[in-house]
Amino acid sequence: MRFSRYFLPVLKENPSEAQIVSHRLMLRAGMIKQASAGIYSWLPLGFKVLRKIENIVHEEQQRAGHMPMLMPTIQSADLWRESGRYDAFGAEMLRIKDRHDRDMLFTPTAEELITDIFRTHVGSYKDLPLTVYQIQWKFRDEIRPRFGVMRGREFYMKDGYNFDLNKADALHAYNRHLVSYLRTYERMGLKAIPMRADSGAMGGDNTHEFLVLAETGESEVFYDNSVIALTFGDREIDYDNVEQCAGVLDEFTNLYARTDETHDEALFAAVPEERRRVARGIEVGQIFYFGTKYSEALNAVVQGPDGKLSPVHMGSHGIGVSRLLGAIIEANHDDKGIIWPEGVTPFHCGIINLKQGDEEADAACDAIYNSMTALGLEPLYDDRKERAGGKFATMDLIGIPWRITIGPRGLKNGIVELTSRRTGESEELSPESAVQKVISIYANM
Ligand code: 5CA
Repeated sequence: MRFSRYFLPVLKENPSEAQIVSHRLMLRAGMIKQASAGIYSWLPLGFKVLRKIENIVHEEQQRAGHMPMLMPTIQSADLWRESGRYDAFGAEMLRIKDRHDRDMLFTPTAEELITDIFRTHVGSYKDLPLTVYQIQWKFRDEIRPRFGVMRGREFYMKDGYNFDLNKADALHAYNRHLVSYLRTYERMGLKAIPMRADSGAMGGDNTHEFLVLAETGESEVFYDNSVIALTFGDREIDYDNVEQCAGVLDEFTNLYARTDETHDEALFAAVPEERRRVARGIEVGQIFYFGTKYSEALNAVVQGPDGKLSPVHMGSHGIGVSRLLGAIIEANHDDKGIIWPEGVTPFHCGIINLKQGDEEADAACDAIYNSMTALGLEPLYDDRKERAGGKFATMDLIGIPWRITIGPRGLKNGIVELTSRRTGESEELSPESAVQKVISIYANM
């Protein structure tokens, strides 16, 4: 992309309505614009990152064997009356009437609708296990929408639903989700810690939230500091392997890590004092096993191998896709702006022309731009006739992790400069080696 053609309305001033750094930076970097309280338009740069995050979620869900589908945002109230949640959801549910005066609503989650699909089409254990998911807009009329996309009213969420014959199978689905979520967040450059939590409006007593530590997080968390060192890495996982998934769950959840809703002072006191931590975290996902709560209410039954009918066991699993942008920025920024992890960056590399209009510099920039593009990378070439300082500041603000700087002086010696946004370190390289280095950085993404 050439900067001169891109729609990137960066703000010079700090917007006064933003209380936390991620909200401020998303507004300044021209990623989002508030449409009304807790509802945002996604401008091209923000939309690009949203898509990157969404793609990682899709890839990891499908790697775990879960099937993508899509359900409507506007639903009839009838199913929600059947489950009892039409009243239980209270003022958070946005209620709408259609022209026939029928009660409709904007989906805050989709347990009811998916259970209805299931009961219509599945009747036998032979069709199990089954796990489907969607990435779809949700609406919750939060009493205090704030912090930009972090606590929106309209937000983008991955919601997945598993259907299993019995509790043991459903717990395997739970474990499988925990494992796939660990991979998902790591690919985004995030440390998200699974913590025992409360199940709230979803129900059930088996639930973990995934928390990214940040001072601006809305949840208070208590944990054994040894959880920080646990990483999933590039280990091979067979998602059908019950013992393997259960082993990973044990490894990642047997140290003390809880949100304030389930915190237990006595258990916490058993953690060696030097490892006890009290901090704040951003909830970027949650997994639930709630057994037959919805299948009983909606009469979703399956026939077992013994011919008997029983309500199907279920769980649901959510990732806050739009919230993740805020969480990633909270965890990756400095006083100059955002620092995107390579896995989610909107552009792979910035190209800065120090002397736009200089024949040699323009040609060198074009050559780098074209070879990167041909190799499948997306560079952002700042081809504006602007001061170099302004170009650097903008590239730093919008957080592109690598930058190649090209000017007539370096070109005389056959070199350009490759700079890491995160460390600030620069290397002088030939244009070809600079491109090769950037290619190799992204080779495994
Ligand atoms: N049905 C279940 C699992 S799909 C469910 O809705 N779970 S949830 O309520 O925990 O939401 C899933 C994730 O959506 C949360 O972990 C959080 O990351 C995100 N989320 C929830 N509310 C908001 C909101 N108001 N703004 C942005 N993200 C939100």
